[in-house]
Amino acid sequence: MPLVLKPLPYAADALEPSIDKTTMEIHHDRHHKAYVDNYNNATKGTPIESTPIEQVLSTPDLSNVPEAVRMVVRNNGGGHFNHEFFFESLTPGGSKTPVGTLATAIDATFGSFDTFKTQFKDAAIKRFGSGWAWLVKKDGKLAVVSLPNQDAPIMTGHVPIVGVDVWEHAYYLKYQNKRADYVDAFLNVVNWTRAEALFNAAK
Ligand code: MN3
Repeated sequence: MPLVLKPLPYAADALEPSIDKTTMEIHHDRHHKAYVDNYNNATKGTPIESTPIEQVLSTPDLSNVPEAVRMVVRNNGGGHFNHEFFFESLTPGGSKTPVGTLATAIDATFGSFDTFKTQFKDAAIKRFGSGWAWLVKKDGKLAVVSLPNQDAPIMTGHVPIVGVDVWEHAYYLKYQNKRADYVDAFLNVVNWTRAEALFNAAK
């Protein structure tokens, strides 16, 4: 299915000071748009033109994608999926800590929210080069994983709950090389209500 760039679900400056307006504008209006455009150009006229993106990405080894465009689809389809997830998972308001059943599951899995944050930050900081750190659910259990480039959790059967983009374009204008400070700021604006809903909806 041709991808559509959804508008940000809040004003570009709504996450200040955690994530600055210019970074949000460039990230959404240019980077995310490029993934959408590249994917649509690559899949036009191919057998997957009408296939929903989730189905394309969750097919093992992307074997449903013509080989000639497989890498473009992996990078830009994953890029679209991850970025739409990312922008939707942030909020200027809301709880600063996990809520409901997700809060209980985080405590049960990691020991405490603080221990989870340490593991999540560690995964984000140690991701060499570009990629993402994720809180995912797989086989009913929570886990922290890190994935390279724009690989999406659904490519390996993981349901994404929270994901932080650690490509330099996500933070460099404000945080320069201080990726850890950016991840702290990111955790300040996570929409934990949405995260809990995703956790409850996942098998
Ligand atoms: Mn990005």
